[in-house]
Order: sequence, then structure tokens, then C-alpha cells
Amino acid sequence: MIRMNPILNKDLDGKKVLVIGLGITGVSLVEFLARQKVDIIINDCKDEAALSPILEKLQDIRCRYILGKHPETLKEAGEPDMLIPSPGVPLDIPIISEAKLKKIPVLGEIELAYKHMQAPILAITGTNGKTTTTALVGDMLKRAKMKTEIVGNIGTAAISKIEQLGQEAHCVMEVSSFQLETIEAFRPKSAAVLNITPDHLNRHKSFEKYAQLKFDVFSNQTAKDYAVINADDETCLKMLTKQEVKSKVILFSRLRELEEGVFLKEGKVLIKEKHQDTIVIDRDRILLPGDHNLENAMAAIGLAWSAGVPLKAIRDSLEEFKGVEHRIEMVDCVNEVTYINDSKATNPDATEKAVLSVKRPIILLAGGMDKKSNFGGLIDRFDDRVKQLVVYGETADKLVEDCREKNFYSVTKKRDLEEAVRYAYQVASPGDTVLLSPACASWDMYSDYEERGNHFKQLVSQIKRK
Ligand code: UMA
Repeated sequence: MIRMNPILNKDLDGKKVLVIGLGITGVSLVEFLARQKVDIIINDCKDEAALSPILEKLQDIRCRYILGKHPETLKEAGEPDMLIPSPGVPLDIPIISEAKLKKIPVLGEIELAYKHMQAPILAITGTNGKTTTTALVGDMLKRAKMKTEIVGNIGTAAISKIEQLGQEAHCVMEVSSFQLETIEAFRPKSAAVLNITPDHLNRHKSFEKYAQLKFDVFSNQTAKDYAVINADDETCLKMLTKQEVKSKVILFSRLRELEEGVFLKEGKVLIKEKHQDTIVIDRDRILLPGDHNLENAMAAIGLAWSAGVPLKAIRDSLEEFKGVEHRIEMVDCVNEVTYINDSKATNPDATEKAVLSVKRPIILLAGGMDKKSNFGGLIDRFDDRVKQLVVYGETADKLVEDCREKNFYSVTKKRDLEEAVRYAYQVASPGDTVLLSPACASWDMYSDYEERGNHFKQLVSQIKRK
């Protein structure tokens, strides 16, 4: 049974709420708000034709639509009492700026979900590894027979699971910097920051702002909560000295022994707590490959441990959890060439991790929407790993230019992913790995990274049939 937060219910009751964005978040929000006594106004910059399948789904819900553009003013939107923008909607559009100026609440979906949820939240943020770690933590809890919902940036809006998230349950939530921009009281029982490297700078403008947003996940925690933090990540450590974290800090490190926390010692992952060592697992028995996944595993151990998951469930999960779709996912082997789908790599740092993890020589397919990323650091890691780079999409020219600056000349530009896959198939030799790891968002050509990854898998299955 759901016990709604009485203060918030009063806040929502009879109010006029403007939902901005009608994707995964917007649809779940509208369905939730329709169950409250709320006057709903829906806005999306897409027009009716583009949204028609979604509008059909919502046809029984009474609401007003403003489609095709964002209203310029609150008046044009019918003077709402509250605005709930989806994570992908930038907060500097005029109507949101006006609301903030007039002190009209601008709330995020995870904030609303938090206020309506009794289950403790285990939140996972960071630049890379969020989805894998979130799925891994969820797997650990489920193996311990704990009632668990896995939500957030991983693809399911938290608000859509409110009914399932009573106090006996656990909510494992992947949280993005976009979502952290609109929190107020959001207080996870345990939260992890996996790493912080430049990403989404087109939206957040500076790396400092982006790093701060990541650490905001701890901002409402108290001494009763847990903060799991990467002790090998320079920016995380810098943030930890800059900002007071009131919760119990569980550091993790794959590079050094810690006085307390989760770390690697003589090939084993340990938890050290009050001078007591507990061996969790031999590093070699963790199924997920690569150093980056060892870090994800350590963060997951810290979070699961804080939630009271027994060691056996943690260990079983680490030995058996295979990873998530679109994240260094083995697709097929055609003519002794391995095809790997890493469509989830939407920034250079994620692609670097894939390049360091998969078998060389690599034919790397990259490109997509321009987030003003710098690709120089990634190209530096190519060494003898990447024998050929195939670029496409909005960032293709920028990638070619950055390669020239780094004296890497084995780069070919193609019109789209289909041409890129065909070209890779033609030039690949037995033993090569064709890796789709775009280092860019998908939004120039696809609706999301999943659609891009699925298209890649479909293209690979087509070359197989040739
Ligand atoms: N829209 C506008 N105006 C805008 C931008 C978008 O009206 O300025 C509309 C679009 O036309 C569309 C809708 O808003 O109809 C889409 O909203 P959205 O972009 O917030 O996407 P959702 O479908 O609600 O999905 C969001 C997350 N997307 C983003 O943050 C961009 C999903 O993360 C998340 O799984 C989902 O909520 C549930 O929580 C995806 C993502 O790409 C995976 N995240 C980024 C990342 O991981 O790098 C942050």
C-alpha cells in the first residue's frame, strides 16, 4: 500500500502542473499525476504528428496540450503552479527562467518520486559505468531476495514504480547530472559517485559545475546514510576535500590499500571496516572484464554492503553477472572478426575504456551528436590498439581534425552508421575487432543510444547473411 507524503499531496492537490517533455519521463509523470487531483498541462517541442503514438497512449487522460514549441511565458502556458521538466530539457529556456524568478517550483521527476517513495534509495551517478553498476547492484539485491526496483537514467522513470516501492522494497536508481539539476530534498540512503570526467559540457557549461552536480547526490544525506566514492579518481578526491559529506564515506580503490573501504590486495577484493578485513572475491572470478568494471564492482560492493546484502549474494552476482546490453556487448563473430556494440559510450572517456578493454587490433566506429567534447585524450590511447577509425555523424569532421592534430591518419569518414559498418566489414582481417563505441551522443541520427545499438546489431546480422 502506498502512503503518500501528506505535505506533498497538499502541494499537488488541485494544482496546475506543467509537464515539459513527453518521452519516458513525461509519460510516466502524466500517468502518475492523473491519479492525483492535478490539472495537467503537457508541453513538448515536437508537434502532434511526431508524438502521435504517445498521444494515443494518453488519450484517456484529461489534460491540455501545448505542442510544437515551448511556451515563451507562464501566461502562455496558462499560469501553472509548478513546472516539471524532463531531464533532457535545458533549464535555461525562457519559461523555466521566468518560473524561477517568480519562485514557482521547478521540480525534477526523481525529486517527486523521492517524496512519494518509502523505499530507501541506492543512487548511482558518475560519468561512466552508471548503468552497469546500477544493474549489478540490483542483481546483488535480488539475489539476496530483497524486493528491488531498478530505475532512473537506466531507462525506467522512478515515478512509474511508486506503487511497487513501499518501505519493504529497495530502489536502485541510476542518476544523471541532468536529473541532479532539479533535486531539492532528494536523499538517497546510499549513493555512489563512480568517477568524474568531462561530459555534457554543452549543457553544464563548465567542468566545475558538472562535478558539483555529481556531488550534489550527497547534499541531503545525514550521518545515517552512506557515500561510496572512488578514491582513485582525482576529481572525486578534490570534491571530497571541497565539500562536506555528512554521511559515512566508503571509499573504493583498485590501486591502493585503504584504511577503511573496498580495495584490491594481492589479487583479492576486500572490505575493511573497523580494522577488520573481509575477503569478498578473487579479482579473477569477477565476470565483467576490464579495470573499469573492477571499479564498478567495488562501488557495487560498497553499496550492497551498506544495504545489508549478505556476502554470498554479492559474490554470486560478481561471478555470474554478464553486463548490460549496449555496453561492450559481444554481438557476433563473422569471418573471424568480432563485432562489439558499445553504443552506450556517449563520451570520449567511455570509448577510451572500451578501447582499453577489447581485443586488439580494433576498427573503431565513432561519431554522433556534438557535445563539445575533446577527442585528443582518446586518440592518445589508440597506440597500436586502434588500426582504423571510421567516423560518421555530426562530429565526423571534428574527429578527423583531432586525429590530424595527433598525427593519427588511419581515419575514414562515412555518411552514416550503415556505411561505416559496411566499410569496416570490407577492410577487417581475421582476428580484428569491429567496435562501435561512438564517444558521442546518438541524438543527431537516433532517438537514443539503444536505437543506435539495435541498428548496429541489425547491420551486423545483415552482413552475416551476405
Ligand atoms: N524535449 C523538449 N524540449 C527539449 C528537449 C526535449 O520538449 O528541450 C522533449 C523531446 O521532444 C521528447 C522528450 O522531451 O519528446 C524527451 O525527454 P528527455 O530528453 O528528458 O528523455 P526521456 O525520454 O524522458 O528520458 C530521460 C533520460 N534522457 C535524457 O536525460 C536525455 C533517459 O536517459 C532516462 O533513461 C529516462 O529519462 C528515465 O529516467 C537517457 C540518456 O541519454 C539514457 N541520458 C543521458 C546520458 O546517460 O548521458 C543523461
